[in-house]
Amino acid sequence: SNNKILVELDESAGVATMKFKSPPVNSLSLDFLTEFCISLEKLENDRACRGVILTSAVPKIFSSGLDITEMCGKSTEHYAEFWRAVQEMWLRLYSSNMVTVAAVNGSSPAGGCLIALTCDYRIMAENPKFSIGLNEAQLGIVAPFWFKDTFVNVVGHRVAESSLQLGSLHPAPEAHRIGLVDELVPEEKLKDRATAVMQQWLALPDHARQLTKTMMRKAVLDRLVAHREEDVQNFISFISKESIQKSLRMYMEMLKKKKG
Ligand code: CO8
Repeated sequence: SNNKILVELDESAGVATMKFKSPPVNSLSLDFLTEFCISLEKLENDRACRGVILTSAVPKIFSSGLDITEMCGKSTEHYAEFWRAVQEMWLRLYSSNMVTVAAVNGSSPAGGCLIALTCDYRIMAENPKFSIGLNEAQLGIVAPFWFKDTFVNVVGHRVAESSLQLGSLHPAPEAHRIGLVDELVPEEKLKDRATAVMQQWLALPDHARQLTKTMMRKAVLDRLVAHREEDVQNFISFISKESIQKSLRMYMEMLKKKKG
């Protein structure tokens, strides 16, 4: 099904918008990740497109992160395929030649936060009910090293260290204070602000900007590329543990109960 991400290209501006539309919470399922990579690759290869804005078409939620059902009670083969898709999404987005701006218009835990962190710039709706962070520790799981590396590159080591250990979900104002997002704007201004920021970034010559981006990100990208298969095997053995499966099941139960 090719409909979880709406792509619109403004040819005159050279800017595309990728809008996540996978209700109820834009969780990153295998299908979502596959479609994400295909959409991004199409834009990457389109000379008319120099920048992409990532945002959500689901009210109040940017993305709820990895689809937990993809990590519960599935086969080893499924875990491997799923994890390769997560890696692929990150590798493509972190190394994109396009300018990438996240317009975070809702909550953005874990994998949702990773998508935002992987962009060049983050603008968040200033609603304190929306929170963002790498909350893996709260689920009894550990953020992979490349999630951590991406986070450290944005907020610095000290903030990342405590935020990761506590599995903090930072309300928008706090996320801004710690540098996890670059700016806050009222939700109704988010789209215009993202367009303005994009224009500012696109005013520079592409080649200089692209080489600079590569220089800043290469070490972190190379690390996953060099250890990709090992990272898949780590994920499989971790996620297959009965204790981890139990934590994930309890977390899903908690989400359902909270609803009442
Ligand atoms: N995966 C699957 N289903 C989900 C997820 C998810 N990530 N998040 C929510 N859902 C489901 C809920 O269970 C619920 O299902 P149902 O309707 O059947 O009860 C439905 O979506 C709607 O959810 P809510 O009722 O909770 O909706 P709210 O609007 O109240 O809240 C939130 C939205 C804030 C997004 C909330 O759902 C939430 O906090 N979700 C959990 C987010 C989360 O913790 N994600 C972490 C995923 S792990 C990850 O991304 C990185 C893992 C790295 C792997 C490391 C291993 C080595």
